[in-house]
Amino acid sequence: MSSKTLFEKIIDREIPAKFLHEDELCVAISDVNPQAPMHLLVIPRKPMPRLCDATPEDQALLGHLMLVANKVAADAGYGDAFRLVVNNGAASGQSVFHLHLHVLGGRPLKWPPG
Ligand code: DGP
Repeated sequence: MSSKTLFEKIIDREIPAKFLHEDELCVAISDVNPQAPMHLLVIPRKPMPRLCDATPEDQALLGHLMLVANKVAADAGYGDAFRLVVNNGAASGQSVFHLHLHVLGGRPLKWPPG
């Protein structure tokens, strides 16, 4: 049985997804269950389960993910109005244990979030 996460399978093209961005460190795809008109996922190739598992070695990678979020939001036409969400742990709503940034936009987003 494969121990790969769903997102590793997507990165390895074992599960189909349209890559909106791809580089040596990460990919970006559309969320299969969008919560806003734009709902993208920026996913590092490195299989880190949760943000809290990051170490100082991951500093550049984490910054890169945010810059890619900027780019894919701009490409989608929401470059000045989007929200990044990282669910960290099951209690916060994380369901896929491979770090990913949600990039949401295209509708009013309430604060505080639910
Ligand atoms: P989280 O709950 O933060 O772990 O977010 C996981 C997201 O992954 C959730 O919004 C739905 C999305 N997702 C789950 N399965 C698939 C899939 O097969 N393809 C794509 N594109 N997204 C998926």
